[in-house]
Amino acid sequence: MLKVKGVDPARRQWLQTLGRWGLGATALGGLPGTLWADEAPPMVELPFANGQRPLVAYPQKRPLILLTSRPPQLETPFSVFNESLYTPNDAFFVRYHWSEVPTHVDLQTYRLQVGGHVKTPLSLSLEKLQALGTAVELPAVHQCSGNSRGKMMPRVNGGQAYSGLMGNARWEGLPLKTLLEAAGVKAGAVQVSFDGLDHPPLQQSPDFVKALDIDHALDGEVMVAWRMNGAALPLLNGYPLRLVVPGYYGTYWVKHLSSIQVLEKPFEGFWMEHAYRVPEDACHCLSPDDTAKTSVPIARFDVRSFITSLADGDRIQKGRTYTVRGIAFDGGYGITEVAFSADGGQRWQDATLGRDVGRYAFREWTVPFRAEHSGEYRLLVRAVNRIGQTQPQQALWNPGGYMYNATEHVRVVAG
Ligand SMILES: Nc1nc2c(c(=O)[nH]1)N[C@H]1C(S)=C(S)[C@@H](COP(=O)(O)O)O[C@H]1N2
Ligand SMILES: [Mo]
Repeated sequence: MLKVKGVDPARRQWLQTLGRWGLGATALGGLPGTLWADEAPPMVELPFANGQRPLVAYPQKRPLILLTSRPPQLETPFSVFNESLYTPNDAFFVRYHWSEVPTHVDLQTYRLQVGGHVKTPLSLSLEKLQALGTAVELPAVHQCSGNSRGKMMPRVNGGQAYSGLMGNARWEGLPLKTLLEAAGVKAGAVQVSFDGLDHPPLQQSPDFVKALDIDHALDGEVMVAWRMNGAALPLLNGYPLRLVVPGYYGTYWVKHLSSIQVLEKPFEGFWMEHAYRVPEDACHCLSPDDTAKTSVPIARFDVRSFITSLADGDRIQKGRTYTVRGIAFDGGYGITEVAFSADGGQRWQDATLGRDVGRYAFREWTVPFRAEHSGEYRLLVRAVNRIGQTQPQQALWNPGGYMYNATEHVRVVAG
């Protein structure tokens, strides 16, 4: 699956690659990642065409798979998901849309504005915000809608990621409801919009702003979070404050929150009206030849499951019993069943589910597996959630390359 290729390719090729991405030693401004100015970085090869990527360490991050440098977009190496149920902050993926990202946030001057259709507009320092109520903690998966886009066939425009644009963390903050109640939402509010400190390089480009329906914003689960996994948010994951929208795709999890506006009319910004939309029907899919369909804003995660303890190409011993391990999650109904197949999907056996740490979190699973014969085994995993949703055998397709959730497989060789 992920093969670290040492320090190949040659330095010259690496510098050409840097040039192609517009990444010079100074291009990152205040984000002086380890840039290997004098030596080539280790490379990984994601299992699809044009899958070669360097591993680069940004501030507060271990070396991660570099998708783009401006803005920084980093993918978590898949092996991380076998290390622990919670994804370490320094390995957590990073996604931005525009290059002008904050490289430093000063808490002395940082203020969150809460305004629009409210009785009392607020301008809050982080400290003032924290004093508004009792902090809550929620374990939840955060996943980009384009996670696994690189596996879509036919290929689709956008970040060509393997399955590392996801992570599971314990988020700590205040319910958004508490904040909105402090401002006093006026009757007639329909949506709430969220903006962060980053912005596009050109004024005429649409700033990244997202919106939620008022009922969703007031459901008591959506949070403004300042900590993940017991530590302050890493800068690249939204320091000092980000939105956490449990069960919903990452696009709503606005980072570096600077402005929250209560709206009397539905929000019409580019990032709701034109981007992050999926075909309206139940599968949110269409045939690659088809275009005309009404679309809706992307919403909840579909069901996914992964084998984490074995990787493609691993060699195993014939006759020895292994405990195969992995993770599963969905949009918050909760995983009720994980099935494992060791023969490419002909026979399935139930896996044992691990501890339930919350319906939005990764759910661990294990299953015993013994290869009786030498040769290749195609291991599959498929999960089902509380409302009976499961995973298709073939990936469902849509033009955004969103919501990939086909049944995953790993090929191992017994000998
Ligand atoms: N301010 C800001 N917030 C943002 C984005 C962004 O470009 N700017 N991208 C969104 C998208 S599409 C994703 S997947 C997540 C990524 O969060 P992460 O970088 O902490 O992993 O942030 C979301 N919040
Ligand atoms: Mo995303």
